[in-house]
Amino acid sequence: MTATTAPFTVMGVLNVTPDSFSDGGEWFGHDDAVTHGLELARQGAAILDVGGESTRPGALPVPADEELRRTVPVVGALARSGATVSIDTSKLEVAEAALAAGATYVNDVTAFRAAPEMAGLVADRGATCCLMHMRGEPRTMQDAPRYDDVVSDVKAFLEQRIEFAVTEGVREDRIHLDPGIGFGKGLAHNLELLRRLDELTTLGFPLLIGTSRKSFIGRLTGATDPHDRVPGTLATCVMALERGATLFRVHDVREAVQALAVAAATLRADGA
Ligand code: HH2
Repeated sequence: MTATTAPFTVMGVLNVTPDSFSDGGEWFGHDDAVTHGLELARQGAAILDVGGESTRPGALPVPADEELRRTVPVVGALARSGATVSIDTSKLEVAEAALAAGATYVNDVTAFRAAPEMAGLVADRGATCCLMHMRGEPRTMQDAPRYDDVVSDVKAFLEQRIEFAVTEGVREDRIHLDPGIGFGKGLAHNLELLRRLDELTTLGFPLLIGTSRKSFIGRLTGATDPHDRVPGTLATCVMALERGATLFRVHDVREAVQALAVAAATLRADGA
């Protein structure tokens, strides 16, 4: 079996921001962002996730006009090149403009809580969406997060958000789910979600996982520079694949594609 038929999809992260936690400022200029996006696609990213506002803990909000200015031209250029483009936003006007510019996927880390009208927009445009779990909001989400049982709490939240999206007209086959690694979770919560990820597969939707270069990997390994967290990222991707995830949001596409291809072949009975 070739990589194109492997049971996983890699989503390449393209942050057009000055302050993202791991690649802030690296792809802030339009041309650099487009070139990097095309390179990620070449490395095997089937979806390019373009974001113009950092969601790192403590990040300050970006006004809509600035987020539009950062993202929409990049979305347009990548979509025109034939790439499948996702817009990583919580703002209705940004999602609307990105969809008009050629995006076909909306990745809203608030799962339509910040702008409930976004669900109707996604439904109307026939876009695919990712519903992610986050406790609180980015500014405050890491203030002593507590759960009764993190997996059950995340599952119940996702069930509610699926119900909302479907009620607003989003087709079930256009919904992906994400436990929101690092969003309002402590180290033990992140690890438990990864270890018990298979329990979320019973919801019946494709699972997306976003562990790439995140700080819990640094806490476990001492890798203070996010660029040094690639091996840890790959470990989490392989574990998540084995537990049923099929979509992987990563900065390091080439490395993730190789790790996942080997893991996927190993998991298949024929191994070929
Ligand atoms: N993580 C980040 C941003 N968007 N979307 C989904 N669905 N899942 C995630 O885990 C996720 C996400 C944070 O990572 P990054 O984009 O690299 O950083 P920043 O938010 O600082 O731009």
